[in-house]
Amino acid sequence: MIPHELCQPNLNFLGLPEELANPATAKVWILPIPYEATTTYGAGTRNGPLAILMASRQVELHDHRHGCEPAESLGFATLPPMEITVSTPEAMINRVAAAVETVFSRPPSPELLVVLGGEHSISAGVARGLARVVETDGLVCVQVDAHADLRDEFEGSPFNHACAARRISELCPVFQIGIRNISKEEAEFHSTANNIQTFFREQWGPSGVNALRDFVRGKTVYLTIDLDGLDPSIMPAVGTPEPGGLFWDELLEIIRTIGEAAARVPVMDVVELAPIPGMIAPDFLAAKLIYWAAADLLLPGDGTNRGG
Ligand SMILES: [Mn+2]
Repeated sequence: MIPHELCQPNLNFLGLPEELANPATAKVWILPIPYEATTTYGAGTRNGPLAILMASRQVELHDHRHGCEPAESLGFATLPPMEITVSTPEAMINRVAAAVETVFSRPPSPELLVVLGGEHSISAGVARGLARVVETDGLVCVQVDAHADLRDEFEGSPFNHACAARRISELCPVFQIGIRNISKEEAEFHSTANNIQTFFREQWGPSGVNALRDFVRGKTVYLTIDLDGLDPSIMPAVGTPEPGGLFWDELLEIIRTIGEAAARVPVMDVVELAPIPGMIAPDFLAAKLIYWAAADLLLPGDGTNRGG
């Protein structure tokens, strides 16, 4: 069920005035998808999009790294939350794919579409829709996640959240960062897959950043961020927390690297936020992450903070 509050027309990302939140002119569009059906452990991802929108109103619009208010030059339009179908996971994935396809099929289109999950299974739909509207030759996916998500099928569905990266890898090469949970079946598949590059958490460092830069250089990048890729000390509000995750600065470096080297990043998703009542820090982290990521992906670098 879509939370009632999301129906308020003025509940847009960052709480911007109308002229900065108009899809006709905004370079960033926010698409909430409060979908939760195949989550296996902690529940609550259906509440993720609303929590991010609420928390975003506390984000400082001035970004000292860029020396400006990115919201003013970019504009952020918040679309109505996608209607959810729970008939089958595949029906929902198809609905997501159709929405992404529509966004980029006719003007106005955003420079960056930010999809708010909801559970990670929606990413298979995002990739499917994107593959219909961009040259798949130049399309790659960067996945930040604790889990490899390479299962061919889980709990009876190939569109379970545990299969997200496997489905994406059928459409384009995938670069995985922060992984620290992979099953035997996934590891076996991984050893035979030639279009999936994985940096386990303990392997991530400067050489990984260089490999990432090479991977995205000149490409059209789909960035999927499962928030459980972050360390549970800063991101406890996820359905399946895994110890030993990435930290804030590391994630920002990943995003900056993509922003510098990629040809463009038409879509980013931020998924799996399962808000904990009374704990606002994770919701705020997700909201600020989206704002700063949009700035780093779309604004030109200033040569100091965005150097090599
Ligand atoms: Mn995950």
